[in-house]
Amino acid sequence: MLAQTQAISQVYPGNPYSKIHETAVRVLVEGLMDLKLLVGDIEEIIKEEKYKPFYMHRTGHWLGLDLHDVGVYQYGENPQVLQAGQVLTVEPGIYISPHIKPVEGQPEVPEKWRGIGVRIEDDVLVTVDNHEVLTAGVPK
Ligand SMILES: [Mn+2]
Repeated sequence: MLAQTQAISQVYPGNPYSKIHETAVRVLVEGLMDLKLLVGDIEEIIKEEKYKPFYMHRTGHWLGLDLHDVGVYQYGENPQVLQAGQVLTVEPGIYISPHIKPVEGQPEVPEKWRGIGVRIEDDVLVTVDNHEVLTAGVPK
């Protein structure tokens, strides 16, 4: 939940699109470190994507014309900058497969965590000065 609300807080005009995913990843990694499912230096875990066995997709996509809408996320090295009127999903998750294989140097996942998967999604409009969560009325 915190990863998702923190990621949504990055949705405002002028902010790079990539900040949404980066924010979600950082909160998820902090949580996985608290649970001792990831160990070591947080910056290294993020840079080397050692969280990927738990979180293997991006945090959202454009929305508007179709379910998974077309649109550019990145111009070469430069992320798309958010603009008023854009609509996107914010949907981080954590998945702990029964057969999860941690990356080298990371701990084995205890049995009690295996088989759990959670994803929380909202659809968010970039407004002139911030954002509006279009799905705010949907229970989660
Ligand atoms: Mn989606």
